[in-house]
Amino acid sequence: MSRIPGFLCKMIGFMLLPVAMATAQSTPFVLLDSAEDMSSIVRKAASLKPSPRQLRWQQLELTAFFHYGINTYTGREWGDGKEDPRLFNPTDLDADQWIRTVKAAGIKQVIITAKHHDGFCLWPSEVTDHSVESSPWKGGKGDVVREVAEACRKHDIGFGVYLSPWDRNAPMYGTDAYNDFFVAQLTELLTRYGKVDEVWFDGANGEGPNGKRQVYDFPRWYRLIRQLQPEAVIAIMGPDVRWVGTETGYGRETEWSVVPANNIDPAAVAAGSQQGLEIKPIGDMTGSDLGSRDKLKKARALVWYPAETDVSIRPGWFYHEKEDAQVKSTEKLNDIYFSSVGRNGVLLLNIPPDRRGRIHSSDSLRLTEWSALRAAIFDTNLVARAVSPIGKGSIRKLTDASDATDLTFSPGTGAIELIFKSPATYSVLALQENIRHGQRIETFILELYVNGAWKEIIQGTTVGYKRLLRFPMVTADRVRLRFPEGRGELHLAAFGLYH
Ligand code: FUL
Repeated sequence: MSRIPGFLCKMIGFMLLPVAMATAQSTPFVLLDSAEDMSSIVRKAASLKPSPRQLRWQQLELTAFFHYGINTYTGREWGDGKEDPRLFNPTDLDADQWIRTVKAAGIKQVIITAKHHDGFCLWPSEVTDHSVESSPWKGGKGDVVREVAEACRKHDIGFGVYLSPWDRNAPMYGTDAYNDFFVAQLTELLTRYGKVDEVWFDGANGEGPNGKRQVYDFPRWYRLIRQLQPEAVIAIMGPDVRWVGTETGYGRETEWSVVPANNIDPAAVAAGSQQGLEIKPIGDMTGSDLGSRDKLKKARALVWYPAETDVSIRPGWFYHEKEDAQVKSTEKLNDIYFSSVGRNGVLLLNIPPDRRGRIHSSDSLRLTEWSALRAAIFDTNLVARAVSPIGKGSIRKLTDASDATDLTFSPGTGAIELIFKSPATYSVLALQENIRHGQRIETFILELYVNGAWKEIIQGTTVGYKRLLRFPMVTADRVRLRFPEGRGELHLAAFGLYH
């Protein structure tokens, strides 16, 4: 079997997934007519809004992955499923330390690899012996998933599970029985540990041309999740959250949460109810432009399908001692932050626990430095100190901590001007749309008034939930933000200028 990189497998997964229907409405979508004109298409795109579970997820901004399991003890990235469970033997596992560490860095939700491709389960599953139960850890009485879930509850942060569809240990993999096995495992995870906020289905499958082929019963899995954990988002091979398309941590400069979905069948929608549609949208989810007018024009339907940007703090997803000196630098993490959260995505940063079962000090020190750097950058919003013809009350709507209070602007003519009593110096622009009204800004420009004329400092395309941009330091006492293009009335929730 050749090792196909994870990102490639996800792409293949996108192409192979069949159209599926189920009961509860999930992905907010709208059908398009082939004869529809651009203004009508744009109106429809602008009318799409996140579902409550998608909105909650987007507001998290920072989430963490814990890749942990048998690979931690074999030094591999992809186990083959033949590993002896007795290799799993953490000497000092402390899930509370994992959660304290990530929470201190501003992370709001975590996802544990309950089962990776090797099939080894971090909880005592009833349907396989290939689990912690067969390991020496805690005499076979331990349950990593429970310890993580309890620590999340104690520290009030979200809890999610990664359950790999590809299972290299399960003997029935490649037959219908595997779907029952998978449903049993999913049921255990969704019923034993309290609230689950995210379920992550990986598209990776490296079986190769001669390997076992499994048709995953995704519709059945989605129904089960909706029934048992209705508030959980289903990510990647699921209907709520899309993979950004790279594992580098860098999202697109133009990142639309509304994208075409070409597997929504109008006849099926007409026969049932639109509320009853539950599918994973299919279309180009990895190209450089997913949601421009040009892309919308060719679509059969549009969906609200926001991007999650996953990356590891180390070269590998699992802990390897030899990578202790290769933890990403504070500057790199900050650059990733600006290029993921700052590009309308949610960052899913992997921090793999070590062989003791703790977050290694190389990683935790870096997390501390990174959050201190973010705190320093975003300490004082200079916009709050400005005066503006629109008045203090209006400015407050853009500088309060709420993403639900907003000011409206018309594309083309819409602009906001600020005047500082004394010149202000800044190098970071932060913008947010109130996405409860949808995502609408298509272009924005920041300008300074110098020597009697407006001069452009920086411009960009999409904003969405959040847009962060850096530029060389400027000092000025008059600044203007304009919105040349947009999809109907724009709802700006935040405007920040930082030093
Ligand atoms: C990939 C997997 O193959 C990697 O091992 C890792 O879990 C990453 C997040 O997704 O597809």
